[in-house]
Amino acid sequence: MKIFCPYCRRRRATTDILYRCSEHHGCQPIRGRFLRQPTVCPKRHEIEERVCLCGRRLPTNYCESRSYVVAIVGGAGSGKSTYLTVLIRLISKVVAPELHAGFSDADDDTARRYLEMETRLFENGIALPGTQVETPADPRDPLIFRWERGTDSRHQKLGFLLFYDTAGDDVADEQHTRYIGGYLREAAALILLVDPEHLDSGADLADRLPAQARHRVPGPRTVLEYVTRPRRAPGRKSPPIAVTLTKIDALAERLTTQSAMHRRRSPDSDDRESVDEQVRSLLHSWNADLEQFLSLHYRRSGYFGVSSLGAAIDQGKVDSLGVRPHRVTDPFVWLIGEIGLV
Ligand SMILES: Nc1nc2c(ncn2[C@@H]2O[C@H](COP(=O)(O)OP(=O)(O)O)[C@@H](O)[C@H]2O)c(=O)[nH]1
Ligand SMILES: [Mg+2]
Ligand SMILES: [Zn+2]
Ligand SMILES: [Zn+2]
Repeated sequence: MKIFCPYCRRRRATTDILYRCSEHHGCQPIRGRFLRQPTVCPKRHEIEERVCLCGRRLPTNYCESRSYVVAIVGGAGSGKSTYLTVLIRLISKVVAPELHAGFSDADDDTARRYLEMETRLFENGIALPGTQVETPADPRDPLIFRWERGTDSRHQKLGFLLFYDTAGDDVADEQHTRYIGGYLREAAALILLVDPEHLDSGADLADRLPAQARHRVPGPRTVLEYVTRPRRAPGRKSPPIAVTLTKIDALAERLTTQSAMHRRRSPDSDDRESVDEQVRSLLHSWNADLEQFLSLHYRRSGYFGVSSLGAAIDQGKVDSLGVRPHRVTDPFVWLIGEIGLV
């Protein structure tokens, strides 16, 4: 059996995982396959932590469970970090309770980083800072959450959701794509965020810019090509992809009042289909058709429209009415259905 290490982004055989005591004051970690339970370290502390060969401690139960990388991609400024911050809050407050699932952070770093993002946006009403492009010298870990289904322990299903937020620029830069390829190859689900502003009335902006400026505002088609490029592990199915228009609050005037996208979320499939249809035709009207590309490379795709904030940011501040998310969880709910987490 193999696991995907969320930190070094490599697949490791579970027999290569190291075990150590929780005190780890100089005790040597032990290779999993030599371990006979129960065991204590030379200093007589119980051996309970699992450590990847890269040296990072893996979350509790990580090696016994499946992990699902949810990669959030899109051009810089398309709204990825904001979306992720709002989405995680809504998963924990709405989606998980509705599905009787447990959702909680899986490591201290996730807890700390997420709290910082959440406090900034929801409590202090300050827009999130631009995401730094990741480099090998300054790697960025995904946010890792536990997803637990079923209260009866016999039927309990535990999985780990690894949310990976890209900087945006890195997606269209070949060197960076190679680096973040470790996640893209593993992605169980993809959320492609498309900012309607990047599509203004005509062609994909990226196609109209000189080559050297292109990477700055990659259009959805360019982003899609880059994220599709890293070769998937053999035998792995293509991940479901949710093509998601962001900031639809800013689109209000361009949509008819009956637009399904304006309605509150409703769980029926008619609703799903009308939003799908509408987003597809909007993309078509902006010459940003992705359908042909998607049908060639992805078996399952869905179209969505969301607004993370419900209104524009004004001078770096959230609107005085606060964050008012609209349809933010639709893509996620569809994706977890597709990957069998519900
Ligand atoms: N009107 C509106 N603007 C948004 C929304 N979400 C994000 N933005 C704006 O888009 C900017 C970029 O968002 P960010 O999440 O940093 O994008 P990223 O670079 O893709 O991570 C933010 O500063 C906001 O001004 C939204 O739901 N509505
Ligand atoms: Mg960002
Ligand atoms: Zn590792
Ligand atoms: Zn010890």
